[in-house]
Amino acid sequence: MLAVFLIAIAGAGSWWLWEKSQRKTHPVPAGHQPDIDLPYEQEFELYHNALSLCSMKSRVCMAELQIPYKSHHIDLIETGSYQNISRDFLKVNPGGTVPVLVHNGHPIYESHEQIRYAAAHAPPGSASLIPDDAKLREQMEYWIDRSSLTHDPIEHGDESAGNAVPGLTLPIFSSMIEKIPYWKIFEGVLFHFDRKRPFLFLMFKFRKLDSLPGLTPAMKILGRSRKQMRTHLDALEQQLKTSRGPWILGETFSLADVSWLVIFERLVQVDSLHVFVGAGLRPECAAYWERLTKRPSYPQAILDQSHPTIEYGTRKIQQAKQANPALRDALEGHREAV
Ligand SMILES: N[C@@H](CCC(=O)N[C@@H](CS)C(=O)NCC(=O)O)C(=O)O
Repeated sequence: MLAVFLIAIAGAGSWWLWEKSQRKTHPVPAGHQPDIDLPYEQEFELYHNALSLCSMKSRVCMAELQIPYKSHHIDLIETGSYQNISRDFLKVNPGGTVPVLVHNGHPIYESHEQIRYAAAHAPPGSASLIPDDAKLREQMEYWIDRSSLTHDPIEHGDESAGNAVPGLTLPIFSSMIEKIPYWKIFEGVLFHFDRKRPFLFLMFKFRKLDSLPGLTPAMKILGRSRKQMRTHLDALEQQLKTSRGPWILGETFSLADVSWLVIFERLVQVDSLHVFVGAGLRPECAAYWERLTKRPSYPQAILDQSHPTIEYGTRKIQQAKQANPALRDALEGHREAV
């Protein structure tokens, strides 16, 4: 009996080591990689995920430029499984993250690089999302950076709204993960390049949304991210006043607006838009968001590509806050300065 047990343990251990060796990850350089050749069928292909902020940004950009592309939806654990650390996907991006834009078989890593690349390689007749004027271009770069999600976001929320987003996303992580079986999260415990993440999801799965206020570290991150987001939105509010709109650079719709659209969309998904731009707060931002949702790229790249688990997650947060005012106060930071 003991021998059988030991053989089973040795077998499982060998399998884990073998599988781990097949799923090695490493950081990838940002931008276009002409030396990497991937199989492709269409000029442009996009590996993306419905929930991922950066994927939404690349999709909005492709929609604005009206560039057709072959879509590969890659699951993250929040939408169903760890497809992003599967052997197949690691061949596309050994970094294990989405989105990846592929042009004629060559990947472009990092969404802020993808939108710049797509805008520069759009077919003739596409809208120009990069202004000719050098000063405006400089401003556009600033607002792209101010909205980008970079490495280690939780520690760098002061730098950009994109980095403040993951902290604000905790409630929807917590509600979406209800739909995901334990064994699927366990794949991440075994193979994910950042073990903290699957352990966080396991904790959310045990604790559920209602008990989030009792998780002091999560609440601290949420509070800090809210504060950081307010600062970024105050800056945007000022910019929209200075530029006189309707867009960040004024008359010219640009990559800066593409990048900010998805920040607002994430606030909608986590049922927090009203916390930042409701009841007369930041009226320029509120009107700006309304204008963004009227562009054809919004339904095309966001609404039509939503995922049932995201919709469940948003609904769950709304219902839980309605049923439990103390939870609402805690998740929305009602006692904070706005
Ligand atoms: N800075 C990168 C961020 C890429 C990234 O972190 N993507 C997330 C989704 S937004 C991801 O794929 N995470 C994988 C995981 O959490 O397992 C970009 O802008 O493309």
